[in-house]
Amino acid sequence: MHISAKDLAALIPADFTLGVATAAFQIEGALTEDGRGPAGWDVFAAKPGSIVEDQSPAVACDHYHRMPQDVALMKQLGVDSYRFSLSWSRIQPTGSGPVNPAGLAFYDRLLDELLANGISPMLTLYHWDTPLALDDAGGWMNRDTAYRLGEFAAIAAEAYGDRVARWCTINEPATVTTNGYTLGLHSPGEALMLNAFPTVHHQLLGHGLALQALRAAGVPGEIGMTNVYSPMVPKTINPLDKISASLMDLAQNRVYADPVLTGKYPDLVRAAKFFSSFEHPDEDMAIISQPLDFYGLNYYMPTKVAVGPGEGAVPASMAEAMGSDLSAAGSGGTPFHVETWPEADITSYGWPVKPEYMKVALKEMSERYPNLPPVIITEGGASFEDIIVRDKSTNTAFIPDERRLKYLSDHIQAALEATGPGGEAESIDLRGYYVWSLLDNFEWSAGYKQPFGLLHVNFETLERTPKASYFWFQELIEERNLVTVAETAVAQAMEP
Ligand code: PNW
Repeated sequence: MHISAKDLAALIPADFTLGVATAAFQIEGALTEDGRGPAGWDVFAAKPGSIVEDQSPAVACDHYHRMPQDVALMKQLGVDSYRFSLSWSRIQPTGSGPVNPAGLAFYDRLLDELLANGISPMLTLYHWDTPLALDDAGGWMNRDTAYRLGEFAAIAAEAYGDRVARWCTINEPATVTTNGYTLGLHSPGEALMLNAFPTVHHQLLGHGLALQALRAAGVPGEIGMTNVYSPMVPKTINPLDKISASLMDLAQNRVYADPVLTGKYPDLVRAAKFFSSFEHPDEDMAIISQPLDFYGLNYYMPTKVAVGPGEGAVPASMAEAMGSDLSAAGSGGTPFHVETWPEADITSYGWPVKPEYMKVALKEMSERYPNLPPVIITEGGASFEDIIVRDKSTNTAFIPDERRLKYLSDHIQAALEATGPGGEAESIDLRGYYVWSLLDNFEWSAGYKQPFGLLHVNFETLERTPKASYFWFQELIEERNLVTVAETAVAQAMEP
């Protein structure tokens, strides 16, 4: 069971944003239309074996052609805000130089449509779809890509600055480095292991340069960036499990969050060989750690870590370089591995559903970073295979996605309780929660096999069908609106 929408609504503070999120490459399709240049992901996805069943992102949700309908579905849902990303190569086909007016115009129409429907736009500049020309020049291994992102931010500021309420410079640099450059599971498909460290630094620098460009342009919206955060939980009290978990924490969480929030890489990272052999100006750290208006956190799940060889995100050589006394697992492997929670609900991706760790994540963040700016959960959600129930007499479809609905309800509740009065992360000023995702979409290497949407998408007809979770979120927003109306009325009545 989960808390009722009415009781959950009562926990929501004033001015808390309830939103939905997507990313350009996962929903738009229309990859060769109106002058869009290729992205690295176009080429990666076309290589046999990269994507489950070699599924293609060419059409995806066809959002490029169905944008007004999708905004209408958000309007019906009642959300305060929509988080979307720009396709960089739609606007700058080669990632540098002249802009493509037809590409710019698409997001003009989107922003106008959102505002006409009372939905506040949150714009992510970079959500993984690097222009191919930049990837060909080394992608995030090349420091120049960071400067190109800064330039792209200036273009976006000039074109859209008057209408964007919230800016997110980059989304989850951890996933780009781990999947794209360390393991080769995402574009550009590099398996550089420890040699991928420059991609961490260059993405963070790109964030800093983008932030600088937005500030220089004087955009009125709030500016932040988004990191994914997964609490790392040792399987047992065995010290080797604990060391394993803290190494994962360094490599997946802290190496991305510390520089942004404290201006410094963690000491253990700075002591590693791969760090000292990577030359970069000290001044970068000031650019990376400029003050943010909000910190975006994507929370999906905790990670249970145990000692013993496995395939994972942290190569054995990295563990060694960080001074760990774990015995190495051999090249390409790790000296430790991720385990699952047998007692937890498991999503179709194999991810454990552990809402109590949302509280742990927020508590750890508040303890680590005492000067944390306001936090927005910029993504959270779950993939489950949906069952479509058809009512034969009316020919209407119903999708009873109770598990997704419970995931969302439990996680929003945990986040509100942790940051509410007496909560374990009370010092965090939590400003919103964005559901991943508005609609089922192209889940990167998993293709269309991992549906996260509140809306079901039939990828043959492209028809959208609201799931039970859509109606639940709608009800939550309605209940929240009633609370807001009542509070305003009370406040007015109390005025002298
Ligand atoms: C995010 N983890 O990726 C991305 O921002 C989205 O584009 C993606 O569709 C969504 O989550 C669902 O996968 C993640 O290991 C990658 O905890 C990794 C993790 C979480 C989210």
